[in-house]
Amino acid sequence: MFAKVKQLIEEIEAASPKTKDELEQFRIQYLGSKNVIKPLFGEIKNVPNEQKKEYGQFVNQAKETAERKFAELQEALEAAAGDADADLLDLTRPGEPLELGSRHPIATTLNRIVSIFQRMGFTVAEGPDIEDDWHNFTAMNTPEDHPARDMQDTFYLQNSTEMLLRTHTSPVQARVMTSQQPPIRIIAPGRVYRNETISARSHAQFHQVEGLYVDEGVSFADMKQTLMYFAQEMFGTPKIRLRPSYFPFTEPSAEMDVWIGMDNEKNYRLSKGTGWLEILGCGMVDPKVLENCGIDPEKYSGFAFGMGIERQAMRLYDIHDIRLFFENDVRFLKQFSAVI
Ligand code: 2NL
Repeated sequence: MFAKVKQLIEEIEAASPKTKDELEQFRIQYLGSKNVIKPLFGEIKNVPNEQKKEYGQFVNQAKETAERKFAELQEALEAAAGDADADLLDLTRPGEPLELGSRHPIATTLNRIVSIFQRMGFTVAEGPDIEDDWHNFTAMNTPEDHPARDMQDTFYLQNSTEMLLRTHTSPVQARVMTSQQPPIRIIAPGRVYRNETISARSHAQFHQVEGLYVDEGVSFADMKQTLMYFAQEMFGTPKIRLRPSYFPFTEPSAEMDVWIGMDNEKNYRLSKGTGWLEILGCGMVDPKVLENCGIDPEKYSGFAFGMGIERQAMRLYDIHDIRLFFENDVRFLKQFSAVI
């Protein structure tokens, strides 16, 4: 009995069907409903009791061999057929036309802003979207009980009071300051998150560019000159004004407006009849922030600024609903072409 099974296994291993038909013959013979292995299972009644188990396993082995062999042969045959099909390919056929994409209006606006500061010697710094409380708030001199830390305003990771989605790109700058000494002249663009109700005017995710310049003797006048150059390049006018403001991380702090005038209806509306358009927040880096990040405030000073991208892109492209930026509807995106 055992010899018969052994012979069958050898036979299966040696089989070499060359065509689909021969393979089908193989399948019928060894795996079909009337295959030659089946009767061998029946023979178990003629095997002495103490050998029944071993015999059963041996016949099973024959069956498994047939299954494996069939899979191998089938694969080999299909691969060979694929090679044959290659002859049927017409390589002179024209390709499928590729649709040309367009740059996202947020990217275009961001690139414009970044490039202006790069020309002034700022380099781009990046960091993680998921931050810890220290880099996002504590280093930035935000008090423990500041409302921005509230669950209502900040997305914390599940079951965490420590890890959060960054609410501004300041933590990127905190990371640079803690890892290198001045001179530091960086620009930090990126996505930020706030726990806001989504509407046409506000979204839970948006983009920001922040800048930081720290060195010996950096003054408020340096900041004004830098931002004035930015206004000139971005809006075509150096006419700016700074209004006193407050941020936990700068002192003194200001908000910067640019003069867009009101000699056409659009600018009149945009500036709410004042001719001035609010662009960014800025200020001298609070000495406490420098100290938190391991920079000696007695020796160094700096300025920083931050601005939202969406609002500027909306103005630039006359887009009235912030949600359009995040839907990625090609009918929307296709309307913007850009080379930068
Ligand atoms: C705004 C105002 C601002 C900063 C961001 C900053 C960063 C460091 C130190 C100090 Cl590392 N300040 N960033 C400063 C002033 C204003 O953003 O309205 N952003 C949308």
